[in-house]
Amino acid sequence: MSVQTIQTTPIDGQKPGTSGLRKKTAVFMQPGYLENYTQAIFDGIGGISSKTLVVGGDGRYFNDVAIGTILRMAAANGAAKCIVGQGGLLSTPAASHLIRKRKADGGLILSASHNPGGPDADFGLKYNGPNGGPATEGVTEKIFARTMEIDAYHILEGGDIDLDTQGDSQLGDMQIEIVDPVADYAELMGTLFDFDAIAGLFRGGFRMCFDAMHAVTGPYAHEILERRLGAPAGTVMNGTPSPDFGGGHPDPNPVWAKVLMDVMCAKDAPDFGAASDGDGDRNMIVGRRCYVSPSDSLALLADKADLAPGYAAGLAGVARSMPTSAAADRVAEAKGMAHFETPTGWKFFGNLLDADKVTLCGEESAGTGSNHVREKDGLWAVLLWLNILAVTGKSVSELMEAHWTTYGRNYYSRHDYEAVDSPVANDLIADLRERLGELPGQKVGVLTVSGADEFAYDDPVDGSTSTGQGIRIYFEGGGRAVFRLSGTGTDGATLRVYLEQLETAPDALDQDPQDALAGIIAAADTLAEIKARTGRDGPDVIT
Ligand code: VG1
Ligand code: CO
Repeated sequence: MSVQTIQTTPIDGQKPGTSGLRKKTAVFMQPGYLENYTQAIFDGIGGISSKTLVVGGDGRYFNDVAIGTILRMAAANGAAKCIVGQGGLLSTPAASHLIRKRKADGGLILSASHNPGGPDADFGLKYNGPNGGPATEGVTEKIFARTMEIDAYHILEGGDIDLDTQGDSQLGDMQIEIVDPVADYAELMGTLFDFDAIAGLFRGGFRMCFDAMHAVTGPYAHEILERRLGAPAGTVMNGTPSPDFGGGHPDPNPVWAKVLMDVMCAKDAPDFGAASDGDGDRNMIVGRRCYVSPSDSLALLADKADLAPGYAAGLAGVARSMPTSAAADRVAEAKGMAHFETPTGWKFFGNLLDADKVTLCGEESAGTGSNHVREKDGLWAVLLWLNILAVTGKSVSELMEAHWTTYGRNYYSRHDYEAVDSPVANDLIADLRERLGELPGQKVGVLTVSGADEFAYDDPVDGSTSTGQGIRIYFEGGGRAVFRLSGTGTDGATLRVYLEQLETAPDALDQDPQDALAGIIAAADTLAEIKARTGRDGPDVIT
């Protein structure tokens, strides 16, 4: 075995986005590409000499090969130890937990999350810090700066790596510990939730369908839902991780989890349905013929989390990303709880959680989580819902109806325009930005603009500022449209348009969101000239 130092030069475009670096798999597989970025991470965090790292991924194509390379590079860069999920698997929340539990110095998570996997699809790599959370903006900037001046990487040649057998081994001077990816995480869930109450629900005939979407949550869901909580075998569908996610798109929303939606809308639908994404950090919640929007789910969980043992003392506060609806704010205000609005991406919640300013966080993109880890957590959200269902004895639709009656309903939808020509998308945003000052008072169809700005965030903990985080247009009567470009796509640009309208009239709480939002949808198109500029008839994905 010998340490090789390979001379290299910077590779264009290794700029981390909302959640690490995400590219086509073929791009990641180019000679030296993964190596350059991995070395830039190691250098960007100040070297890894004598450090302990957690390593694992969502099992997509190239996961195992990439882990081999990363372990060889970690050994060559002087790491003391790598803790790796068996088979190279770790869900994002399980990795976050392992970093924290083992007091590791950080971790590398291999995932492109909800993006499809396979040789012709997507791959990704993200670094999480010692608190278990995504690299902060500051660390991300250091990693990116390093990608632009990198001149060499270090890698160990020779020696065997066996990812499939639990236990300790050596790679050069570095120790490798292969661990059960599920055990620690399952134990943590048992400390937060009333497993006896949930098991009682299943014993009483409560039926559930969990769609793991052929992704990493399968083994976690089988263990926790079926083995520990006694849900009947077959409760978990698509529960074996596959390198291309069964050819699917592991994004838990009504469009990509249509099979589950069909199950939940059938005549003999189960009581409860849920799904998770590629790396296990997102969740979709659906009752019998009742889809719960992620923004509403966050609000309901904020209202009722104290029914679960882990949150019985109440919540310090709740945070949501800016495009997420204000439904959670309404709960926080009613309960006298602190609430925060952050830019898109889980990295912005870390400081608030570390400082105990909030207990619960969520995003409209189906991410919900708490201070138990520093990532969003798909199964955690499902278990909290189950705990609430068990304690209240109510159905999902009964809970949501009662919630809207109490707090009003923030009708909500996100419209995505995918693979838009990048210059067209950039110009659309830039031109809208230029016109922001002229918008207030302007009439658009039946609506009048009451305000417009571009979101910037001042972190209340570390004082850093993040600008350019989305354009917001407010309408008289409590409506809002938000425009931003995705930082996780790999084809051109994805324009995300977030639409919201608050409704409090008791007889208007039962509409189809697309109908309730029709005026805002039309106004958003007029103001941003979406159809005219993109040439599209409508969005590619509506959630
Ligand atoms: C999307 C979501 C964002 C989420 C991010 C990572 O980002 O909108 O809310 O935090 O994905 O989630 P963007 O920049 O494409 O809008 V995951 O499950 O990919 O780690
Ligand atoms: Co994810």
